Amino acid sequence: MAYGGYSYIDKNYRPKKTDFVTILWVKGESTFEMLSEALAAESSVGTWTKLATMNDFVWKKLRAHVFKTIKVSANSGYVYIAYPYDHFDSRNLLQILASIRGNIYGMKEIQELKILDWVMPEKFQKQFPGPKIGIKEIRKIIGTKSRPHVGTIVKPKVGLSAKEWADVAQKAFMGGLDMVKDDENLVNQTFCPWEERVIRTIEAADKAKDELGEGKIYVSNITDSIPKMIERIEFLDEHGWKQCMIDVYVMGIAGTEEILRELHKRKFLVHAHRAGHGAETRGPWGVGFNFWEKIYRLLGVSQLHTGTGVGKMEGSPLFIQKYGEIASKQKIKGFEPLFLNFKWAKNIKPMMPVASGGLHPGLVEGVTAIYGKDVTIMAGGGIHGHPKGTLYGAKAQRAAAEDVNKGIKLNKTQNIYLQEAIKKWGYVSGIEIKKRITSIKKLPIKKIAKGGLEALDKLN
Ligand code: CAP
Ligand code: MG
Repeated sequence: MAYGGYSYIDKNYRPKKTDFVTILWVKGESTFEMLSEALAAESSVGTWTKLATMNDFVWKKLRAHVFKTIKVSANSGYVYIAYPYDHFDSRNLLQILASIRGNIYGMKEIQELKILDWVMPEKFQKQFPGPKIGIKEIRKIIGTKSRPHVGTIVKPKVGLSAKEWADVAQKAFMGGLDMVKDDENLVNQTFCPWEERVIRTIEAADKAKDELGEGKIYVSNITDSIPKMIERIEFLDEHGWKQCMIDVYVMGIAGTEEILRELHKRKFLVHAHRAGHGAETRGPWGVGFNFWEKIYRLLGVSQLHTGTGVGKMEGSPLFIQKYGEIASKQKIKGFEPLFLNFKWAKNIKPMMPVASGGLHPGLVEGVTAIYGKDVTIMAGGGIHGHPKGTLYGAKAQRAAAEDVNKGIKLNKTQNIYLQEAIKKWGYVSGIEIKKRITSIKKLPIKKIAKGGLEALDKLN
């Protein structure tokens, strides 16, 4: 089998430690073998026809190798591709993306294409900063050892004035929440000017810190053009507030890297919201969320939204657990063909995973069954929709985190505000969630994979 005159399938090839590796799901009009060849060719050195300009150096040193395949049907399956280190411009993520996540998505014989996971070699990772303010440093700011962190997104998403917004934040802090954040679509609208909101909320956070003796986090959304973001970072820094939030997915890689350079220089805690990722991480096209997640940790955000497994957004507990591991562990055990074995370079510190979306106090135990205790649990509706309002919603959520930390089941809680929240929204037991994860892990994944991506998606 050959594509454009060359064959890239080489089942005897063993990826080197310095290779980049991707695993893709593909379905198309050609044979599976031809699709595999086409993917490797178009994402590395080849094209549709034989070239008079091809030489030994290009072919032997730079081409991609399809070193493993799992055939599902005559024209679909999983393809493992290894790329030699020197194929890429050594520290240029955009160039890498233009190769491995580039033209292949536009090839007309392809009907479904998804990069399920990828591995970047240690040598490559070492060139990046990773989180400067990671889990350890965030815990130091708040003053916790092991309990999960809890926070809120002020709701309604947009519409409150700066004063109204900061008043809600104040109640949330005083109720015991560790963190308050802007929503992904709130920046500097006329009804809620960014600067005024920031000044008022910093005051609220400082006041709560003094009164309660606990560190507080307020991340304001600075997402905008690069010069505007820099202005906002300077403003925050001048006000002694080294925390902010960015919408990483819509900012793109170059924008994110550029802003992180500035934020790292100033030692900021950086909260990363992932609004928009679903446009390409769901369904049979695009990339898995873990693909982007690895880039965000490499570039060095402090905390990243990674899903809930029990709330309103998609993602099964098993997938969310894996995203949690990619965020906070150094070594990740594969679950092929969905997740590959992966190791972070030593210099890439753990980042804090953030669970958000449809959460409420009764789900805190379920979330920690997925992530463990190194997680920040955010709730908007689940705080401000409490029967007694924000202050008591915050108390209920904090009580849930304290109970979970002590190993108390939330349906046995003594806290009356938590009891009220559970009465309104219900409770999901951690044991149930753990059982679900264990049962999925026991499934014959390789056999299920033979049913195609659709069958694997059912695990999500
Ligand atoms: C949560 C949230 C988050 C989503 C994003 C919202 O609010 O603020 O943006 O969770 O999803 O606006 O929906 P609620 P993800 O607590 O009121 O649901 O974290 O999965 O990217
Ligand atoms: Mg939001």
